[in-house]
Amino acid sequence: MIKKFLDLGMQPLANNYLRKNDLTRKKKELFYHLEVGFDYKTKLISILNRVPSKKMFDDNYPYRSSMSKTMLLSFKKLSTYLKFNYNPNCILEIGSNDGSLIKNFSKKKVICVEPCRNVAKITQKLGYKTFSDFWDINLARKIKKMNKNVDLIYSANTLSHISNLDSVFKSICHVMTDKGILIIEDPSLLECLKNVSYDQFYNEHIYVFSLISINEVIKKYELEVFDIEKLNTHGGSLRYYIKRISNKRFKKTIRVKKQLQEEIRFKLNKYDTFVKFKKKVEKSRKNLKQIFYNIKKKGEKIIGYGATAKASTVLNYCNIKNETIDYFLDTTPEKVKKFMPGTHIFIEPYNKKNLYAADYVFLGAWNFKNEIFKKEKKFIKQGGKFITHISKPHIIKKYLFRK
Ligand code: JHZ
Ligand code: SAH
Repeated sequence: MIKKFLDLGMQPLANNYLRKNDLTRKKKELFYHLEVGFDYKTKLISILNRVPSKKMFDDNYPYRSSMSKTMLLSFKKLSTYLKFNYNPNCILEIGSNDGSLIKNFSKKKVICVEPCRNVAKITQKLGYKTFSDFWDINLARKIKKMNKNVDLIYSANTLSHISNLDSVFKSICHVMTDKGILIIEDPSLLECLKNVSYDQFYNEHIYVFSLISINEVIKKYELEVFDIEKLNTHGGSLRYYIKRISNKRFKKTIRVKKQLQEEIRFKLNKYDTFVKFKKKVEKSRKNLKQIFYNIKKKGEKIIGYGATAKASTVLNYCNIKNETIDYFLDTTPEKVKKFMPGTHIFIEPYNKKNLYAADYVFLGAWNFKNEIFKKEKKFIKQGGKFITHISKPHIIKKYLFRK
């Protein structure tokens, strides 16, 4: 049984950036009701009203992993680790996007799966075998016939985007060799709760996983987590190392036990925890609106930094629109000169002039704040101020300039 605990209102598709003529067109922007629930059986947290995959991941998909140095570095580090520790024969990446991970591997060793044709073209052009399809059993069968002995399957920020987890894991088990390993990486529910980052819930993020729920889901397929890594990426993610129960080559590490203990201590397996979270979310909305109101009352200018799916979720939930935020800055060519979904805030290309025109900058890409602060050291020194809602709405006073 799934029980609702959070209502984030009517929301547009978070990655549906609009062109000027979309704003005046009769065909209305698509909105869905964003509600989040807790499954008593599996302890999975999921959104309740799901948008069909084809509507979200089409041939105009704008997200590019390579827009952040943090992600490129994280993928590079992982590839070095994987080469050294597992020396894979054939790697299959599900949700390969623009190839930010696989470009660290030899073309002969890689199979990419990326349904959005505009994005899949990027890795195809680089010479990597890329299937522009959604991950399912038909594709798994096709790949199996290639006789490539897929001994490493990697999927970051993608499995949480697929509603039918039964199909996901059955298809994985179909192609993965007996001694193969599966590595998945997604935002951590524990960090999401600690950060009150309710913006991890939106149409694409059907699930926000915990180790508890992953364990529950995969045991049916005779799979188990044998190692886990905590990552700082995307506001705190978990990287799960998974193998078949029958594969005795890898021992379960102490990290798995520790993570489980921490999640249980935090009561991620209890509905009431999420009711408390909901109250924090409502308070967060009230306080963020107040901050914006106070700044606007003084006649100062606010812009956004990083036109993220998360920012779209926050601003639509808080009803903060283009009267409050003049524009967003973003480096992604596919997003600039378009409008944020729902709030219709314009997205300007990132440049110093557009940045320095602001008194306050709302951190849409709060998950990359260290990278952004380092880049904008001068702006901060000259008095530029950032606003964030993580973990509580506030104007940032202390900046960390990490190397
Ligand atoms: P970022 C998307 O979420 C959607 P979003 C998706 N559902 C998901 O799970 C994650 O990605 C992986 C810009 N930027 O990664 C680039 C700058 O302009 O937080 C991006 O548009 N300057 C698949 O959208 C955005 O911010 C910079 O210096 O919430 C970051 O988007 C940096 C660092 C980023 O994902
Ligand atoms: N792995 C990258 C990209 C994450 S974006 C990273 O971590 O940065 C999520 C990607 O998953 C998108 O490129 C999207 O097109 C893809 N995707 C969404 N649904 C999918 C499905 N059912 N099967 C395979 N890929 C999917």
